[in-house]
Amino acid sequence: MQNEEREKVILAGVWESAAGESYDDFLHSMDELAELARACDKDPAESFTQILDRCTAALYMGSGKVEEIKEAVAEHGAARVIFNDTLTPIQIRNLQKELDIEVMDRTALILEIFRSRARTREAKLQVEVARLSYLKPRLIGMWEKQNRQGGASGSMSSKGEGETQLEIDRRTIDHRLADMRRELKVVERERQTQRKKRQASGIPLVALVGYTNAGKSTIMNSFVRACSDEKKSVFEADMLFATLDTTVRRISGGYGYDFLLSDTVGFIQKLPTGLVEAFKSTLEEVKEADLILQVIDYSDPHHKDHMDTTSRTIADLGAGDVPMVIVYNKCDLKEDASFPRRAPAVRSENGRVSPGVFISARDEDSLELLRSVILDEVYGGYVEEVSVIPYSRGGELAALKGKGTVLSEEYLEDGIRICVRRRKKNEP
Ligand SMILES: Nc1nc2c(ncn2[C@@H]2O[C@H](COP(=O)(O)OP(=O)(O)OP(=O)(O)O)[C@@H](O)[C@H]2O)c(=O)[nH]1
Ligand SMILES: [Mg+2]
Repeated sequence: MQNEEREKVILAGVWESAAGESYDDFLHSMDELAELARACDKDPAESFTQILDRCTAALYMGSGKVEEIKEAVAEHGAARVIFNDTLTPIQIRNLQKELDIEVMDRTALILEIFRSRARTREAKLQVEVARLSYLKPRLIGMWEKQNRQGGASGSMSSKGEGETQLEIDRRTIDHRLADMRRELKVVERERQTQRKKRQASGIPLVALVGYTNAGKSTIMNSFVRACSDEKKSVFEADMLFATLDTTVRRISGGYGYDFLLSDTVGFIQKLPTGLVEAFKSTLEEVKEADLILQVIDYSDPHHKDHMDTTSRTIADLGAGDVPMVIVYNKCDLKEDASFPRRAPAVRSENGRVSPGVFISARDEDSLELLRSVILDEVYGGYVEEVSVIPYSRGGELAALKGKGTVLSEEYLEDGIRICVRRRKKNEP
């Protein structure tokens, strides 16, 4: 979309000096807010920041600053103001009144991006559950606005038409939430069935995980192009939250050493808790992975913060013990980085030691290195087993095949000689 067609917006954020976040991190989160706005087809015209001990309960910012924002809105002809933190229903109501324009917060912005990107039924349901849960406590502000415009009192204690309608709206939301949660349960069960099938197949699962825009989908596509029969690529783009749906592809590691690679939604700091909650069933698959590839945009000056956010989210999802490889990606954009090569291993707080690699997703040798590190990690725990099964015991043969990857089958006089590679941890 051209800039002229994009809706102009004003950004605003408070650095709470008493909250423990560094000023540099705050500025970074403001830059990120601008990126999020662009990812949502909006054009940030001006950005306002303020340093306060704590955000104000009534207006989030000081009233003088809100006045300045109001002038900027008029000057730029902005359609809305977007705030960097999740606003309370009272703040939304007051700001809307003061600015006389629609206000939005970081959470609503991320929800809007997710809503426009969701493709599968599951992702759509997950986003809608998060959106309605966010909306429900905030309906009061919307109704008051309508009441004001319609000349009604707008007081919370009045038993006006607005309040009755508000109650109806809240009940409607509750019903829809219940319906969607029920439908999601069904989808989750299907997902579990697929997961069980995949586990039974004995092919290890490798999950791409990391901050949004780190290059997860690009790595997936490079692997698919180079080493897969399934040539279907996934969407990759220089924007936040390009991917929302999970995709799994079978990658050939050579000599029967195949693995499944999954690509999913990325993380961001201050990811709305409602969204983490809603996407839990998708993200929880990470727990089932045999290996996590934590992808990092090494060329981003804030990559250490991104790593912290990602590691925290992985731990929150209960996947803190899954073996991990740290993938320092986009080394081609860093002048002083030599790649591909191995990186020093990182020890996490829980004692897990993760090897690392410096790579570029656009470089063939990098892909080769990454593939060999993956195979070392996932097939270190595998054994190869040769058995001869008499022709009369066909059932045993089928069971054996179901346990892992068949490397060879030979028809002998007294039966079939079969070599299967299977997981050690499946051993009785
Ligand atoms: N120069 C360079 N660009 C890269 C590299 N890897 C990815 N990119 C670019 O970075 C941007 C983001 O890549 P994606 O693969 O979509 O990132 P992602 O991690 O899947 O992001 P989300 O789906 O938003 O979470 C795209 O424009 C890619 O072309 C790399 O190694 N080098
Ligand atoms: Mg992606």
